[in-house]
Amino acid sequence: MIHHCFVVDARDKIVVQKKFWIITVDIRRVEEFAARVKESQVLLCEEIGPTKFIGKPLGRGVVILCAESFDEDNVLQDKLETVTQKFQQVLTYQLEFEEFMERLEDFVVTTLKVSIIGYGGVGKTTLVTLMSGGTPPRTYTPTVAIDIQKVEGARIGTYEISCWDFAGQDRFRKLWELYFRGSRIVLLVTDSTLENVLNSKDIIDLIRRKEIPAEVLAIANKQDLPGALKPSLVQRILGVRVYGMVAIDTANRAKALDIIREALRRATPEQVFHVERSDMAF
Ligand SMILES: Nc1nc2c(ncn2[C@@H]2O[C@H](COP(=O)(O)OP(=O)(O)OP(=O)(O)O)[C@@H](O)[C@H]2O)c(=O)[nH]1
Ligand SMILES: [Mg+2]
Repeated sequence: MIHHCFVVDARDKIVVQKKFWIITVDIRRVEEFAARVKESQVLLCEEIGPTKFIGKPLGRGVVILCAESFDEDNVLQDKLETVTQKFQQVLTYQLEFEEFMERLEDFVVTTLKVSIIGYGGVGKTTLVTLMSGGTPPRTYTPTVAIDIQKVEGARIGTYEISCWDFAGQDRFRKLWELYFRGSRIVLLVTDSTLENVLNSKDIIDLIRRKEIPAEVLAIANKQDLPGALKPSLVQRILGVRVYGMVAIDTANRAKALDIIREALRRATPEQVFHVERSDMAF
């Protein structure tokens, strides 16, 4: 995720500083990076700790975006280009500075891929429809292969959520591992019956075997049905974090989105800055 934007002017003053997500960046690193861009006068992309810095000169100043290390360079470059053009408009009085600041977040939106897996009929498509603010279907229409849906009106930081809703029926299951790639979050949906939960454990094992570098969590869906296993029990069986859900109830939209927000928080690497003793002034 792009989590910060900075603009540094010709006199090394930071004239724009905007934070979009819980990650912290060390301002000194930003200043040092800005100095390197100024000196080289070309677009630079550097990884400093867990943060990817990308910056380009604008006049005698610099525009910088900070993102996470797995964010793709070409996507970041594209966003940097947009921000630079918009700031250029500020400098030429085509755009108000306040408007630039207000819209800045929109200029740096990228996509979070969430894979939704689980056996046929457990409620994956229902859950995606719920998150998108639609009316969840009451009849069962099995998904064919895969259905990709953007979740409108639900941004997390600068991420827009894209749900990859996989078909759960046997004949489609081979496709899953092909499409996991680039997924930050994998949501495993079960219908909270013992049989389905036990079967779903195999899916967790598959994910572990393939070493998919994603945050994996499970939804114990259909909690409204009699005999539904409690989320805490499902969690003990599956060994991943489990949330209870009734995906056919539209009142649960915010809850479903919060589960993803929470997962992303947990998937955000801790930022630890090491300060040399010689750099400290008391
Ligand atoms: N009672 C109840 N029914 C639900 C719930 N969530 C989904 N359903 C129903 O379960 C059925 C199957 O839902 P889908 O969302 O299509 O299932 P799916 O996991 O996408 O299935 P595949 O596409 O075949 O993998 C539908 O009839 C839904 O209405 C729930 O929380 N409670
Ligand atoms: Mg489906």
